[in-house]
Amino acid sequence: MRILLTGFEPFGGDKHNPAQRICEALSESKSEHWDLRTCILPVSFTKAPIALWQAVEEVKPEIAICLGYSAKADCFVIERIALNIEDARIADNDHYRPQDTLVEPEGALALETTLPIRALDTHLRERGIPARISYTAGTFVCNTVFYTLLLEAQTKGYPRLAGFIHVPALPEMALEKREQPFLPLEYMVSGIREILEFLIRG
Ligand code: PCA
Repeated sequence: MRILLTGFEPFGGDKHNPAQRICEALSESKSEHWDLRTCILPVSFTKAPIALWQAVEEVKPEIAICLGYSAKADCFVIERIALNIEDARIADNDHYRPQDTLVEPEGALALETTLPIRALDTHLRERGIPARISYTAGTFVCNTVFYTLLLEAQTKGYPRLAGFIHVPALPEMALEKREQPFLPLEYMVSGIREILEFLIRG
């Protein structure tokens, strides 16, 4: 099964992005169940949707999962809703800070993931992996990418399963900021692998 997994470059002054590191780790891992392609997106409101669109066109995946880092994530945060709003608290990596703009001028206000999120949440918890469902992916670049992915899926018919997961900081990021939730990279890599295997099994 063809799977596209995306991550992001570091942003906001951080030296790492766990989403990038998870993608890099999984791109080297082999599985007889999947043909996994990974792509690291720029943290740019203008460039990230184009890079995502190109990756979807190239891979034509059946499943696409975008990963992003959130300082507020304390476990695997499974996003349900993408909003047609861009409203940035900080500038993106192109020094662009949109406020009250739309991702897609003609688009619906919100789009919903096509992942079986309730079953996924239950499955992860049963396996002892903390996860939760979230009702907003924010209004920064992650949300723009999530909205773009769902719009693509709706328009083209692929990927059949499209979703977004926010992950916590890495331990090395938490060393610099106290009281920051974090998870070790190996734990996040095996958690994402578990998520992909669950989705493949249908
Ligand atoms: N997190 C940001 C953008 C890139 C990333 O990893 C977000 O939550 O919007």
